[in-house]
Amino acid sequence: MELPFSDPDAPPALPEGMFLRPGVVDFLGQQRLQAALETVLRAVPPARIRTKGGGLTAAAMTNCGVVGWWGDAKGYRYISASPQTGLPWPPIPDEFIKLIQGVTSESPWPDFAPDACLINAYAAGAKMGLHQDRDEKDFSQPIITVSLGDAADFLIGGFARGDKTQALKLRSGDVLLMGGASRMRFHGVRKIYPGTSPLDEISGRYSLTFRKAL
Ligand SMILES: O=C(O)CCC(=O)C(=O)O
Repeated sequence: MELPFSDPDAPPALPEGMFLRPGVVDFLGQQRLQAALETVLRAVPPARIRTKGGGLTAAAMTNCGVVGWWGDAKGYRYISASPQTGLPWPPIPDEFIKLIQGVTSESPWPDFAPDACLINAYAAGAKMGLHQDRDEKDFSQPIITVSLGDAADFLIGGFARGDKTQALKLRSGDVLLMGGASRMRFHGVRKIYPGTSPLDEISGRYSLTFRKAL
């Protein structure tokens, strides 16, 4: 199903399987998400994660859900407890679930039920290199990303790392759905626009990326 593009800065067409819901979360909704996010961040503060190359991710990461995505000397995978606390990840807050249900009800994935939410925290200057999300069991399920805080340039690539990319500006309150024919596209974050967050409580950017991992 094609969703309307109400943002004039958005590209006229996204590839099949990608849908942008610009500004679907209004200011009050963003404040509610931020408050719920804060409870997760207090329980499991974000940390930079070890990459395959032996470095650290530029964005700091944490999770909520039944499982959370992690990387260490054993590689990338979903795990059921936070390595920092030794405790299960906090549950996905109801406020997050309500948003995802609202967004997916008019999408090709009305039954999407995330069991993982990877939270990426970007300070000014942080990026995320082009990658595919491939640690989930069922690639028929989408990845859904909610943006909060500073705007960012999200890169949409092809199916090989070197393919041409298209930049899409994501702003606080936007939701991006990536599934179907686009589920395995390379993607990343090229740039954060410091000082553009509409929320006083957030400097930098958070992305909440919802997955069905198991
Ligand atoms: O921050 C974003 O918008 C993208 C996050 C991402 O690509 C990921 O978590 O795999």
